[in-house]
Amino acid sequence: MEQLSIIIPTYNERNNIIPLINQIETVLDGLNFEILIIDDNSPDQTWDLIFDTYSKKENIRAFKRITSKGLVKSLEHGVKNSQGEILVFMDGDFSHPPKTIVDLISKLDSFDIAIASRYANGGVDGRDQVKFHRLLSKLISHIFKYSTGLPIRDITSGFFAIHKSKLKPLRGGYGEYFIDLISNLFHQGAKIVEVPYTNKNRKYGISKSGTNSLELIIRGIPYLLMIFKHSKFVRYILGSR
Ligand SMILES: Nc1nc2c(ncn2[C@@H]2O[C@H](COP(=O)(O)OP(=O)(O)OP(=O)(O)O)[C@@H](O)[C@H]2O)c(=O)[nH]1
Ligand SMILES: [Mg+2]
Repeated sequence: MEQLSIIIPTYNERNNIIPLINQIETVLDGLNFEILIIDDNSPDQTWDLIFDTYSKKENIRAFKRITSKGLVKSLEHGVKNSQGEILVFMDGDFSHPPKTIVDLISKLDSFDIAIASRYANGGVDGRDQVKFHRLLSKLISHIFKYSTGLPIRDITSGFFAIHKSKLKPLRGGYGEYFIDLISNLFHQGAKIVEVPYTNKNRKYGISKSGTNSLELIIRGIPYLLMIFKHSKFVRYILGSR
């Protein structure tokens, strides 16, 4: 099997990250993989914990970023430093169960990208502590589907596997990059599959997407703008239908 690079952006995930890495190591036992933790100089020093704990393991690396912080810049940093032909993107808070990585990569023999999906048949959004967040995620995915006409049910997942050769530059500041990526890949004929999974509440720490309704609504605005950019209407106006 080709080498896997698991890219995990972190900001204040000190209490989650070691148990998460342990579980990833267990489910990927026997495979050729590396784990890249991309940390934006977290005040809780998540990066330092990785440096200390895994100093002797070459396949588990932490990157401490000081300048031009942000989720998408961190993901790009992970891609640039990755050695694998297959990339897996996931959160560092335990909301993405490591066992789903195996389901995702098993699809890459026949597909270019496999998205872990809460809204595919058999998938569940099990985050019962953040009901409004859950509602917004679903709403954005519905708006995406009806505005773009693309048959993707979970566009805010943030958990996916892709052949590195198929990846495009990531554009956006936060999770809206995925709307841009999937829309571009779809129109270029990439083979995309959704794999059902159950999303969990984050184990420790607080959400960076927002901790109250107002923050979450503000966070959602770039998602809506990105959907509009890729909508059937704009594509029609621009003649790219
Ligand atoms: N490096 C880096 N990581 C980030 C940044 N913002 C968020 N993250 C990480 O990106 C992942 C997703 O952020 P979360 O806070 O879990 O957002 P969410 O999944 O919408 O919210 P939860 O309901 O709390 O799970 C987590 O691993 C965060 O630590 C950032 O600016 N830089
Ligand atoms: Mg999360």
